[in-house]
Amino acid sequence: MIELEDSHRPIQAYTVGIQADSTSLSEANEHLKELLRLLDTMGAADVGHQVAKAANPNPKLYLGSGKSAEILEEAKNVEAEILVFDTELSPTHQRNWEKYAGIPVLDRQQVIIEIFSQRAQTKEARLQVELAQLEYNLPRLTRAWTHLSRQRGGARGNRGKGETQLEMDRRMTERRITRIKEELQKVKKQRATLRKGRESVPVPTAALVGYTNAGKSSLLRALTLAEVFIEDKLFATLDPTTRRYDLGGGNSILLTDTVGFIRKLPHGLIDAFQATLEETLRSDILIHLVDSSDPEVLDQLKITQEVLQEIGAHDIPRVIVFNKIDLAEASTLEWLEARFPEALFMSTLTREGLEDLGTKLVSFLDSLMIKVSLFLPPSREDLAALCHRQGSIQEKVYENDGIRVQARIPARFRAALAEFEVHVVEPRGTSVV
Ligand SMILES: Nc1nc2c(ncn2[C@@H]2O[C@H](COP(=O)(O)OP(=O)(O)OP(=O)(O)O)[C@@H](O)[C@H]2O)c(=O)[nH]1
Ligand SMILES: [Mg+2]
Repeated sequence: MIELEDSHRPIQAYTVGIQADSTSLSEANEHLKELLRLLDTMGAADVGHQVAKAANPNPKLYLGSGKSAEILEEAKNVEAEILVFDTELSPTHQRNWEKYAGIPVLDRQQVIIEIFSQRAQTKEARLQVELAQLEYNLPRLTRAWTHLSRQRGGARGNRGKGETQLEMDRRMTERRITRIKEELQKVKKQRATLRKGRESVPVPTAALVGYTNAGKSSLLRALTLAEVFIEDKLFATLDPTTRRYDLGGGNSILLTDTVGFIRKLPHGLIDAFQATLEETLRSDILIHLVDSSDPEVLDQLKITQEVLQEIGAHDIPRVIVFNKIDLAEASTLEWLEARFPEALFMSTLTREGLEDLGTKLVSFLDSLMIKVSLFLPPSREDLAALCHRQGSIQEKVYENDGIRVQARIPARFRAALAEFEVHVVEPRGTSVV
């Protein structure tokens, strides 16, 4: 934890962007800009930054000695209290830098984990973040600072600790990791039970996914008037929120707003995402929102797709929606339209293009409909009403011992109606009884 509460001003950070061999200077600058926004979210002030080239990471300080000395001098000049690198530092690089600079040294991963730990609210999210934090710390127990604080030397670190102490720390960390994993298993079971209860009344669901700050929460609010937290900060949303969206004509869908993704997500957090998004990942459709006005639009699209792949959501049907068209360049939009002919374009701010999403969702839900022929016992008139509400009834005949119904219903209802099904007329057209 970065102990910022006791201070009256934000902790002062000097930040180093990294231009690797495969990155252009403008990309490195964009990534640095993003990291500075993350630092702002974390509660740190930017007192200086620069981009450094790193063709081959130097074994000692990641950067060459000349560049490292220059960074240290600048950081000292501006009285930086922490140094932040826009890359994944190995435990050795981090330790060496902390010794060299005499102040805590963070990498992008740690910054992201910090933000999550400050913002996690549910018990499960807190456990997940603690797990990610411990796993990050485990190979770094010999760091000068595991806890950051404004008073130098006052930090509860491991400087000068002997081998035995380190061994004890390691064992304690490992034990806590095991405990948390057990607790998470329990929470997961409880949730599965809750879900079962809910799924007995099936309603189609859509999840809003995308890079952080794409406008997911804004879209949820625009569509459902939900009172969700919207902020021009990264990771404004951490816990999923679900609202019903009325599509008209008796159709509705549950929309879930989710946590945003970002480049170089710490691995421990990807697991955390998976757990938190588990229910979301059972959605019928994903609405992948992309900020069309961001210079890194394609990169953000790709990163989201990669994370979705990693958490096992790649085979869920997906609609790509380019948001913030009010801010984007006309030429960018033209280019995106040509490249993604299936995508939708909108602005949650001006509401332009918003209704296209509704239309798309209606036609998607339509594609999930099947025609069934049911024979319901007289006492289950409620099921006929359900078919009417969620689909359409073509024919309803009262017979002596029951109600014969021909209806179009969402495919997901089949399980609930299976025992009354005579046969599915479409799309399979085969008798199932
Ligand atoms: N100009 C413009 N701004 C928008 C639009 N949609 C969202 N924004 C702004 O973009 C910022 C981020 O919006 P959010 O809805 O919080 O984004 P998010 O995807 O939920 O972000 P995280 O929860 O951080 O992942 C806010 O300042 C919004 O007001 C849009 O269509 N046009
Ligand atoms: Mg949000």
